[in-house]
Amino acid sequence: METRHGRLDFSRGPAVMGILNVTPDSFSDGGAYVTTEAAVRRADEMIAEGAAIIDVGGESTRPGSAAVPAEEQIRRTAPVIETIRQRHPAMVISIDTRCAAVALAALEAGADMINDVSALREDAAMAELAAGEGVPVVLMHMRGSPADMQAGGGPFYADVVREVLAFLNERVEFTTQRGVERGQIVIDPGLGFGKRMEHNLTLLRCLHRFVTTGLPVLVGASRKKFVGAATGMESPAGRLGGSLACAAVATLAGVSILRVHDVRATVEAAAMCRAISRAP
Ligand code: HH2
Repeated sequence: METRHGRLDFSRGPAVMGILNVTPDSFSDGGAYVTTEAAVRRADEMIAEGAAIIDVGGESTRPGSAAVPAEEQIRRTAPVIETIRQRHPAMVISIDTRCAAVALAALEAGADMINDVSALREDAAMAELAAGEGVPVVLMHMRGSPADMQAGGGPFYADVVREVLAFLNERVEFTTQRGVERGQIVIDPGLGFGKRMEHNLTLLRCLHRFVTTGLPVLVGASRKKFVGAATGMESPAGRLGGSLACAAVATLAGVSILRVHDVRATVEAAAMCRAISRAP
């Protein structure tokens, strides 16, 4: 996949996307990278550890979170993107936002792709922006909104894989009809977004069904609550082992992008999976 500043090659295993939350309240690293200096230092670190993409976000989408106004998201993310771009001319940078004004400011600051957890549903201007700018977009499945998606423990699905796939197919159709090329679209089952424990696990077990769409698949399991529930780890930072198991399962299923907090360990886990899968 070509981007403005760099090329993503998924043929040699998944690209690792390092999470950079420039937010005071993200569930795992909230408050750690709120200044531009701290955020850029963290980006440098993740790039040195083997990240192929840096995903910059100025709004937490954890369950129960409220939307952050566009101006505040821009204030948080644009200077960080601009500085990362100056320091790393060929790095692929994505902007994690549901808001077209934030995406546009990010692209102007040097970002390459749009990661929209609403799959272009929330801001009518987003599809037009992606098409006009010709940049890759990540379309993620979510049931409900961050504010209410886990209310009552999460929603019900009769067949979670089929329903998530049907949703993503519909969003791909919508996006291509608005002028975005199919080759610029990444799909994501949206682990933790309006799903119960068993739904997240079933989606992970059935990732091959997303891979067979032929579109690159992104998976974001890193340190999420269901990983803590499966491994008995209450603190997000203690969920490395569980997160690496998810990364391994995703790699073996043929996923193209792993969105993670722990870059070095994930790069190593993916390399190990690839070595195993190429064994005679
Ligand atoms: N998960 C989060 C945020 N953005 N984007 C995609 N495409 N896929 C994901 O699974 C995904 C995402 C939530 O994780 P995080 O950014 O670590 O936390 P917060 O939303 O609290 O900032």
